[in-house]
Amino acid sequence: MTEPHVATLSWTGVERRRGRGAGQDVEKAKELAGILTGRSGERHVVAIQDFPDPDAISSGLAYREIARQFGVEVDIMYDGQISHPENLALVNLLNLHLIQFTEGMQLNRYHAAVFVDNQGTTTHLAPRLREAGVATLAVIDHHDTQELLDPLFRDIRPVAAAATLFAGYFQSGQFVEMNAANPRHVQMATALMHGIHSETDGFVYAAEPEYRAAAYLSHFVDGELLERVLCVEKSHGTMAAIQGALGARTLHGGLSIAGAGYVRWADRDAIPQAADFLLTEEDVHTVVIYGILTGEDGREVVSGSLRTNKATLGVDAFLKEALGTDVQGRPYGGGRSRAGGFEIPIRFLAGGEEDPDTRSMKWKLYDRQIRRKLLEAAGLAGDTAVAEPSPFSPLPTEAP
Ligand SMILES: [Mn+2]
Repeated sequence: MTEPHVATLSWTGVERRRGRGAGQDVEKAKELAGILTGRSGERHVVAIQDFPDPDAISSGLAYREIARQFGVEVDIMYDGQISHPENLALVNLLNLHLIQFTEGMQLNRYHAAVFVDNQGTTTHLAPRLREAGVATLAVIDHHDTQELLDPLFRDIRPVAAAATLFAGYFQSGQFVEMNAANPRHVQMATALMHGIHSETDGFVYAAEPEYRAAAYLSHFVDGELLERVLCVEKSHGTMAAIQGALGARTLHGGLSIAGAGYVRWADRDAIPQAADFLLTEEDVHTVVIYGILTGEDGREVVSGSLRTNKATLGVDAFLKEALGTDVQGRPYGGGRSRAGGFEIPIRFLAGGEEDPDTRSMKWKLYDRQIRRKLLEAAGLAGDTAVAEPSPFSPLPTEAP
């Protein structure tokens, strides 16, 4: 098979494969402890991404536990939805208390904001907190560095999960030791293990820091609970989206592109799940799936996921180059090693679901435009195979 021409993609090194020393954990944990000292009585908000995943949720829990030792109260907040069944199971089974932002909430009650598993670019809370005058205390993340925030404490390292960093803090000896007899610690350790597990596709993409973190966490994890969180069934909506994506996919060398058509807002996580599934096809190394998410309130957005098993593919740079930015200069997409996503608001063209023609034209337009941009950025601009969004259409053949 032919490899796609990837001349315009950036290829980052494989430095994250190499174990980064526990020395950095100690150093960073000391620095964090220094910054939290003397803040007793404060209340911090942990801002996690709009569609929180296990890595973000567990990192939020870990920050709350650390801050507690300094007399700081912490709320974990998101401005979106928890929709992936596995994430809902995590929240429900662990009985976690997360706050969903709603219009009118007083954010200025917080003394400081902390961003975990993101750097403000994937949460609508970043501009809200800025507007409310809440200073950014810390950013703890493992994605490519973004320049949006200016925190007092910054720990951005290219490990596989933010949970890896937090497990490292606990292991560093700078904070209270985890204790298997403490239900809060068991809950947090289980969540962190789940975070690492899900960020590394079940440890397939884990490296030394993740194994070190997991070995430590294993002493405190509730195995039965972890199993229940992991064994969640796929919804009908997810199966339908996978079916749609399968039928609509086109192959361009190792790149598989699929438009899933219209997807209900509640099933939005079907898109990344379908991407994970399509990545299992032989000779495919990169998958991009997108669909139009439709909410009951009439809002519409094109949402997409990229998955790749090419460690060297610069996902963040690729999506930013392919899709560009909105009028405010905010990129439509971004990512980390092996995974990324994008979201394009439909705004004026939203609605019209009562007219099947409008619906179909709108989908075709977005499908064609996104496909064109992706192929262009991948250096495959001549590859114009367009799939019909029908699960029954035959698989289009590869362009020569
Ligand atoms: Mn993460």
